[in-house]
Amino acid sequence: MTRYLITSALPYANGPIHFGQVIGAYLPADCYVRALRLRGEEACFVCGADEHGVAITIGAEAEESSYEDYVARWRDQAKETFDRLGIEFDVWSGTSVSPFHAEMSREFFRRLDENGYLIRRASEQFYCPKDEMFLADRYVTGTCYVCGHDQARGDECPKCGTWLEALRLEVPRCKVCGTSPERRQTTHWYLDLPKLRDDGIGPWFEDHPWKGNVKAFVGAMLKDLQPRPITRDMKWGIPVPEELLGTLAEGEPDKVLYVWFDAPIGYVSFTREWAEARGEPEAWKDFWRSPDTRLVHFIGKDNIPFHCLIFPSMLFGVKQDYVMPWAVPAMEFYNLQGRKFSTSGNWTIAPDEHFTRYDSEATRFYLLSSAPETSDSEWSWGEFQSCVNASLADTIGNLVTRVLRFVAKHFDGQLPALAPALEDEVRASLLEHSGPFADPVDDILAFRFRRATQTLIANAAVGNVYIDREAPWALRKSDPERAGAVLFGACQWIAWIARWMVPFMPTRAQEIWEMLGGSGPVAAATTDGVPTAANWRLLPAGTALGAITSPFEKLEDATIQAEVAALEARAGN
Ligand code: B3M
Ligand code: ZN
Repeated sequence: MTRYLITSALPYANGPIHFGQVIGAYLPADCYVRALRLRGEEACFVCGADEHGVAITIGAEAEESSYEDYVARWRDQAKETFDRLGIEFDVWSGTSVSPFHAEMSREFFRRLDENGYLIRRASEQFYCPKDEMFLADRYVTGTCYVCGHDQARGDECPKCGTWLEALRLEVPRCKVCGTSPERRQTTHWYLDLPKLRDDGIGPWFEDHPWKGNVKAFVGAMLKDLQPRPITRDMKWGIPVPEELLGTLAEGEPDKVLYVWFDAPIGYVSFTREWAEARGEPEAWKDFWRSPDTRLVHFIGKDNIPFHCLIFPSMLFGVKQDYVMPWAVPAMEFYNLQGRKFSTSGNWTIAPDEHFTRYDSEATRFYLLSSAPETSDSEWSWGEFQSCVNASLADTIGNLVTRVLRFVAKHFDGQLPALAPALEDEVRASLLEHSGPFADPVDDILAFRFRRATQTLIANAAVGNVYIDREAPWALRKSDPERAGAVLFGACQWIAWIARWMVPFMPTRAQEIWEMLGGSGPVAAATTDGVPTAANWRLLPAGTALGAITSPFEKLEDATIQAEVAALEARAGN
């Protein structure tokens, strides 16, 4: 039986999660998992914080926190943001605290070494004599030799995006003290990507049906494949296996695994943690080492090389029958009002503050409707407003409140009966004459989240067409039986809308279901994706409605204008 293993990129535990990340890797994954479950598929959804590496140590040192406290704080804060958004992982952990993580990472390293895929090499690296340490990655800054940007880091230029060789930086400086570093010899292990390619994974890369933007990336990287260093001279991280260190020269400093080596193994070790917590310690292997698994990595585009090339090479190289990724629906970049999200530049939306003023379910829906699937896109406050007002409040909300309030008032708060003589007519009016409808889950499972939101709203519009044409309000006195039959039909349609809403707005979907008097989870109301003659009735006549509230509040122009003005002011524009 097919099983789905869904991962979201592990966020660095060094700052708040912004909406660009949310729509890049987390919300689409949550929506996808919920859609899979509506189809009755088995899925495990894995995430946790990425807690090693220089991005963490520099952040912690800057505020004089211990590494442990620093990552714990950001790990918890990220989780809070995900909770507020209704993003529900099956396991949420962290790479510095997960019980199996360090040992499994070392095991990967050992096996790659035994299988001949690691190269040990001594080379020169920058060393700061004042701080007495090697300057890994971002500990050295300087001028980019590709574009001339003077704040390039040892691993990457933030301006032109090139992966840099630290030793070639112009005017290098130690990030901590500003000193000009010297060069010293040190030993590191490299992942032999060219050998992995030649040993059989090359054709897999070339033939895999990657998404368009991913294919281009992978193709370009395959042309110029080099061994990649996977260890660092640092204290914070997972120590290189003891027995491999033994042969190093005296005086070599602490060696840890490179953060990008251990982080994706977190997907595996966290799945094991999940299995252990369920009391089935071996169940993680059913996912990771079974040919029936479909492994889906949700990531932003800057993580493509690691998920489409390096981590698959590691999975292949340990030779333990690990699955390879089945799909990597990488998102493009998501901006805010025409500019990149920037926490330090105050060009951002602070999630915790946002949710004190705005509905998290509506926020989910808007984010999915504007997802950067095939090209960069953005959060626009004006579009957020029109999405909430027109799509959610006017189309879904209006249908729900006008129908349910009318039933509450004039039909004793109970789902009216459908007279047998009117059955065929009501069904045909709803299913055949009010407009086409489709199952948004089809779009979601094709990773077309924007289109899925449109499908949902189009389905809700069908309900409005139906009720406008049948106008039960006008029939109530003259033909109460017919009015009741029409409302019976409208309530069934609302039940379907609630059911269709589940992957997008799970909490609101359940609330609407309960307003209708539905019991149990709305996701269990039916296993079908669209109503047919056989299954269009999800609730029986006589069902007592619950308390009715407006599902969506409209946003005023003044509110939105104030939001944009505040953003500009914070950023100092
Ligand atoms: N922490 C980079 C990022 O947050 C990195 C992802 C790791 S996924 C294994 O974008
Ligand atoms: Zn550059």
